[in-house]
Amino acid sequence: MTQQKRALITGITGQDGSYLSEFLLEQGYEVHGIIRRTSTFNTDRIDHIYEDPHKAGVKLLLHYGDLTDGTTLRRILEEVKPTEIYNLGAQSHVRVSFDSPEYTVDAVGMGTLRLLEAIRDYQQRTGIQVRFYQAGSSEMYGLVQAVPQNETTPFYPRSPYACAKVYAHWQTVNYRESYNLFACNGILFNHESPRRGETFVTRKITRAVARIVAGKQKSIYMGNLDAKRDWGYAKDYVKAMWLMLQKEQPDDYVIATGETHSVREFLELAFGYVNLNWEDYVEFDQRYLRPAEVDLLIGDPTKAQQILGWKPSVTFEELVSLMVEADLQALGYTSPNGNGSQQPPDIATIRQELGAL
Ligand code: NDP
Ligand code: GDR
Repeated sequence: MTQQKRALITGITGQDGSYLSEFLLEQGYEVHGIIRRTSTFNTDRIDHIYEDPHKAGVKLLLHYGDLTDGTTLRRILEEVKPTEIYNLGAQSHVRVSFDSPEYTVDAVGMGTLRLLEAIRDYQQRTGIQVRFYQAGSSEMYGLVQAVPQNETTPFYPRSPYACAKVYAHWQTVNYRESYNLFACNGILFNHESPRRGETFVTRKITRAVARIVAGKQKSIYMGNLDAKRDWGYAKDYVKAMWLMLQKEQPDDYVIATGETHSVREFLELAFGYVNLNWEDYVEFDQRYLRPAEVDLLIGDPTKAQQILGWKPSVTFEELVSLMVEADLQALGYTSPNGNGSQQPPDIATIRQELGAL
């Protein structure tokens, strides 16, 4: 009989955690997730796969915990006995990390160390090998040293968040080399989806487009439109995390599309999708600037393509379209002239109606 594969995910309620859970459940895994206690529900993104834990054979189970609480992490590890751990939990907003640096570094940097220490002890005591994935970020490259960025490009982090991710990256390498942990770093470039948090730039834009179309918002305040990012589709990226843990040897991989686009280009396409000119709606607010900016990210995914057989399946244009469309549909789109239906119309109809205004 084959052993039941059991995954433990920190950050299961986030964008990536939700897609990864779906993917692992499809692969036959039992999935355990760590969630934080909050005063309002924070499980929206996984509600559709959640099952009553009282039922027999449930495959998705949730545990209260926090990356700032090492004792609980250890207890959950002992209880779940996972074969794979995906460390996706983080205060992941770069701008917010300048406002809350201590907390960000505690959760992102020390949180990873707490988890690695718990795994080291567990592995040494039981002799069971646990495979570990660390959610590294292209933000670690920060100030441009070379482009495109690959696994050997030096890091130059430019925010408390990025500094903490660099720390977590090197601790992961160190635990691999010191204690023979099967630990991989994914260096993932920006990846987006309709489940992206509403304050990240892509989702902020696509949500605003839909709300403007629906007459719920008149304009959108933004920061630096010149920043360039390598944007991919989150669903593609979680598969890469899993592929890394299926290889014989642990290693570090860049996951990216190899293309870069500015925030301005994203605006053009997103507003253009509904036949609007972004310049009529976008206003500047310096609150959205960062004390230090990352100007240009473009990743080289050659290693992942060659060793993992991974490649992105969604183009930049498709990504923008699918995000705008999802936000329009979520609003049950009512046409701006007030005679639309509550049923989401197809996008051709939306374009036609807006074009006629
Ligand atoms: P999200 O911000 O959508 O999700 C973050 C998750 O971490 C949420 O489940 C959140 O819980 C949880 N979390 C926050 N603080 C803590 C804490 N102290 N202890 C435990 N859990 C915590 O991020 P993404 O899904 O977009 O990203 C997943 C990971 O990948 C993150 O580590 C991020 O830094 C990294 N990353 C993301 C990239 C991207 O483009 N999306 C690119 C590169 C790296 P709650 O729901 O309760 O807030
Ligand atoms: P980023 O994503 O910082 O790359 O981190 P974000 O979408 O927040 O910003 C991308 C770029 O857009 C510029 N920008 C704005 N950003 C936001 N959020 N809001 C605005 O109004 C705005 N106007 C312009 C930013 O200055 C920036 O240059 C994301 C996170 O998911 C991290 O956790 C992850 O590690 C990296 O991607 C890879």
